[in-house]
Amino acid sequence: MSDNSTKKGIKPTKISLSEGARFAVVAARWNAEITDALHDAAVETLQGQGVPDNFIETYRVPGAFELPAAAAALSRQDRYANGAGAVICLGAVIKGDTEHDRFINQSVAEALQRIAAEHLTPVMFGVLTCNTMEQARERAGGVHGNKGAEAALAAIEMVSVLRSIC
Ligand code: DLZ
Repeated sequence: MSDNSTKKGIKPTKISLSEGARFAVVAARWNAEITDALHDAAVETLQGQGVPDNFIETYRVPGAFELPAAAAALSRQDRYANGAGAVICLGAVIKGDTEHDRFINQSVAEALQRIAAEHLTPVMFGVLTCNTMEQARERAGGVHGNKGAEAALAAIEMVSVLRSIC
């Protein structure tokens, strides 16, 4: 696990892995340099927290806009719902000359939140919403940590939370 993931926000020492928890990591292919780094950090973080390899599934989607469809399909599965596991969605939306980033970011964030509540499956918003590639690099293993690792830790924590409630 990258040390950067612990610089701020989520502290892994407070998290204990729920037995048998399963995790799906869904990564967009757009801006693959960034999303590959998010994906690898997420998987390494899960492994570092004791999740066996056969309890980690990886999926790729074309872009961040497609994350909700995959998240919806996965989150309704028994192996992820009701505290059984979590879905970690990863992407990198970089601002361009148009407003595309705003539409993608907002719709994806809202959709993922809705899907999580609908199926009682934690769905992580591991999408970088940056103005430049440099900002994204800083958050994909650079000076600002790795959002993939943060999302993985949040996923583990949310499985425990749901198990304590459901
Ligand atoms: C079209 C598009 C653009 C312009 N930029 C990004 C981006 O920065 N990050 C990303 O993940 N995806 C981008 N996409 C692709 C859309 O997410 C989507 O895959 C396509 O519009 C097809 O539905």
